[in-house]
Amino acid sequence: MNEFNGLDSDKLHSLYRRLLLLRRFEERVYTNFLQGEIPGTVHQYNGQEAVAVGICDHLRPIDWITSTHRPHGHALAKGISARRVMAELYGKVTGCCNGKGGSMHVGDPSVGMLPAIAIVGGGNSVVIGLGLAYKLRRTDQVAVCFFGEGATNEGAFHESMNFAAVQRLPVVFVCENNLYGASTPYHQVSLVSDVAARACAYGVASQIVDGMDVLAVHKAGGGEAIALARAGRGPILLECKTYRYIGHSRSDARGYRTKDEEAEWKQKDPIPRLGNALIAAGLSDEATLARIAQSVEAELDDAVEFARASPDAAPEQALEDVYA
Ligand SMILES: Cc1ncc(C[n+]2csc(CCOP(=O)(O)OP(=O)(O)O)c2C)c(N)n1
Repeated sequence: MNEFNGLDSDKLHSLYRRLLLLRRFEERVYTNFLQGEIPGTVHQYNGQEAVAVGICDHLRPIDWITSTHRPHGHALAKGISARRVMAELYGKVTGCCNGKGGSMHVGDPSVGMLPAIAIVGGGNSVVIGLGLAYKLRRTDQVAVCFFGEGATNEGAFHESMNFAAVQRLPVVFVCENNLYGASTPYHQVSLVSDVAARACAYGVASQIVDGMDVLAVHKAGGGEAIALARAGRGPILLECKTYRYIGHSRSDARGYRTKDEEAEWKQKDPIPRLGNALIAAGLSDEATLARIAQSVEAELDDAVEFARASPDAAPEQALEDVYA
């Protein structure tokens, strides 16, 4: 059972289902975006699912997350329904931000997700406010900040790490290192090869995690980082090594990387990796996994139908819910 961190079959199947939901959600979005149904642009999460699923499984609705311009996976993993995320992408009133946020601002305070912040490094500053509030109120809440390795060259990353360290804030910094900030390889913009190493400059503990393995993320994130932060031991940085399978956004033809590199990362795909391990251990079988896949398709059929059938956000509502 060690290979599964002591998790039972129901939990493992639920992690598997969530990985698949995030992946298939993005595949639907891709198709429907190309067909002109979804306005604006989309930055997709395909390949990185194990990070959001592994971390968010440990969070309660009162533990908030901050997210980035690539937030669909975080939103689903944190518990916003596929219907409400899809409707938001479609710009509909039934979306999680009433259709006024769109792809780059999905969120829902009722499940503990601050509407996503598309400014690179933006969430790093804001998460400090959440952490400080939890500390001052003496709660056992934890705030989690998801960000890309590109954000680690922003001042916000450094200021927030330092402040969180000095104040011993209950914040878990989760860097999704997918190697590229848009078309820029990380190694061309930092001589420090691992983001995790940067934490020691601030006296913050850090760990490198296989971000293509949901069980590794689950263990490092929850068993260790989140539990320590909850116990008042201050911030921690997790660097999850991962890969986005598709372009940075919908207009990216990926000329800056090779097909071989992409194929190599796909060998580590988190979904068959968990599915095959469950089958090999006798905890699952092809028919069970196929049933899960079918239920995911049904959930997404419903989400797309719901989004299509919902009314557009009305221009006259643009100034509602605005705070100064
Ligand atoms: C402050 C700021 N600078 C530039 C941009 C434009 N931009 C959007 S995403 C992105 C790359 C971000 O890379 P990374 O942080 O590694 O996240 P990833 O896209 O890999 O998930 C850039 C430069 C921005 N949104 N905000």
